[in-house]
Amino acid sequence: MTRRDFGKAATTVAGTSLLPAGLVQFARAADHLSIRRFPKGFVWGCATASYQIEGGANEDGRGETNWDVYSHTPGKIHNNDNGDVADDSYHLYKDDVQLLKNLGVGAYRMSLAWSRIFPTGKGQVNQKGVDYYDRVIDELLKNGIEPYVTLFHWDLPTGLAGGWQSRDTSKAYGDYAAFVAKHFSDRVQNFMTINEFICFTDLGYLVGQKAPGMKLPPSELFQIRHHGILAHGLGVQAIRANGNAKTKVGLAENPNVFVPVMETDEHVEAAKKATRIGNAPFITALMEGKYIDEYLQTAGAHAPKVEAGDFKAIGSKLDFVGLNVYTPTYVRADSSPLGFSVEHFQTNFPNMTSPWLRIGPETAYWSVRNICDNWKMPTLYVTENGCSADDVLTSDGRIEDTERVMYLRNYLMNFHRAISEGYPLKGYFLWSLMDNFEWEDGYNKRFGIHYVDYKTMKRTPKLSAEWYKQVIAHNAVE
Ligand code: GBH
Repeated sequence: MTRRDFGKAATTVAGTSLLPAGLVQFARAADHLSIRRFPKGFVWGCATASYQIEGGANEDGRGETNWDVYSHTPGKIHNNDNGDVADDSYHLYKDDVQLLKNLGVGAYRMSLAWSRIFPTGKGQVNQKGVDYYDRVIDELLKNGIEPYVTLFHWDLPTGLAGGWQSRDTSKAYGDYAAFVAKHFSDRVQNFMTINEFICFTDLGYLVGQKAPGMKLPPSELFQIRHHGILAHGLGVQAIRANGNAKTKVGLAENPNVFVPVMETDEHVEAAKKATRIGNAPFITALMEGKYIDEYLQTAGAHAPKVEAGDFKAIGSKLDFVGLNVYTPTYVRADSSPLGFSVEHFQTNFPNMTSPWLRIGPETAYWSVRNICDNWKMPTLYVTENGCSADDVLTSDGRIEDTERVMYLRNYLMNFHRAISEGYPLKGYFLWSLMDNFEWEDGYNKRFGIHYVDYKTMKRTPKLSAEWYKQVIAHNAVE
C-alpha cells in the first residue's frame, strides 16, 4: 500500500476511522506532503503575449509598434530576429486552442495588441483587429477555455508620440481600456491591465535593452514609471466603468521577489520590508495609493509630477493581483538604516538557459507570501512561471526537457506550500504555451512546453507538456 492509498483508506472508509486519531492525522499529513493536491477549482492555464506569438504584423490594418521598430533596428535582437511572423498564431490560432484543449487547461492568458484595435493608439477603431480577437475568444469559449486578457504586454503603438515619456499615453491607454471592456466583457471576465512595469519603463528607457531602446538619464525615469502606473490606474477605472457586474480586474506584475536567506524571524521580516521598499515605484504604489517616503527620498528633485486624482486611480482596489514569478533575490537582516541587505550571487549560482533565470524554487512561495504579508490580498494568480531550456528534437521527434520539468515541479511545490498555509492563490498560468519571440533574445531562447519548428510552424508537445497535462488531470504535483 502506498502512502497515498494508506491516507485514503485511513480517512475515507464509510466515514469511520480505521485508525487511532493520532495515526489518522499522520496519514493525512503524509497524504498532503506526498501528493500536493491543489484546491478544488484551482485554475490551470498557459500564458502567451501578442507580439511574441501572433505574427501577421502587417495584416488587417495592424498599426506599427515600438517593438516593430526596435526589432527591425539591426543589432538590437539576437540574430536580428523580429516578430513579423513569430508563431503565426494570427492564422494558426485554432490549432493553438487545440493545444490548450489537449492539455486540459481551463484558462488561457493572452494579450491584445493595442495597435490592432487602435492602429495609432487612439481615434478610430480598426474593426478587423477587433474581429480577430472576437474569433480567438469565441474559439476558446467554444472549447471550454476561459480567456484571461492582458491589455498591454509591451507592444506600444508608435502613433502615440513620446511613448511612455508622455502623459497622453496613459490617457490613451484609459480610452483603449474602456473600449476593450465595453466590447469584450460579455465573454471575458478577467482583465489584466498591464504586464510588468519595469520591463517597458526601466528596461526600455534607462537600460535600453527593450523597446524603445533608449538610455535616458535616471532622473527622467521617475516620470516614465509614473505614466506606467497611471495608465494602469486609468485602465482599472475604465474597465470598471465599462465592464459588467462579473468583470474582474487586476494586473500581471513581476515584483522583485525577496527570499530570506534563512527562515528565521529576523530574515523573514527583512524580506517583507525589502518587498515594500524594493518595489516602491510599482506594486507598493498601487497597493498603498502613494509613493512611500523612502522612494521620494531617492527621487529627490526628480520626483514625478503627480496630478490631482492620479493616486485615486493608481490605488484603485483590484479584484486580483497576478504575479509573474521567475527568479530570487536573497535578502538578510542587518544593522543598516533600512535593516536589510541583498546578497550577491556567486558566479556558479545555477540558472536555466537564460542567464538571468537563476533557479530558486522557494521564490514561488515567497512571491506569494511577501505580497500577502505586506498588503491584504483577496485573490492572487500566478500569471507567469516557466523557464527556458536548450530543447533539441530527438531523431524520433521528441523533446526530453527534463530540466524544464524539474524547474516547474519544484516551483509548483513551493506555490503549493503557500496555498497549504492559507494564502489565497487561485490559479497558475505556465509561461509559455509554446516557444515564441523572446524579446531581445529573439527565437534563441525557448520557453514553451510545445516546441515550435519555425520553418514549418509545426508545434510538438515536449515532455513538459505531457507532465503538465498530468498535473492538471490530477490537480496535483506528483
Ligand atoms: C516575462 O518577463 C515576460 O512577461 C514574458 O513576455 C517573457 O517572455 C518571459 O518573462 C520570459 O522572459 O538581462 O539581467 O537585465 C520576465 C521578467 C525581466 C526577465 C527582465 C528578464 C532581464 C534581466 N524579465 N529580465 S537582465
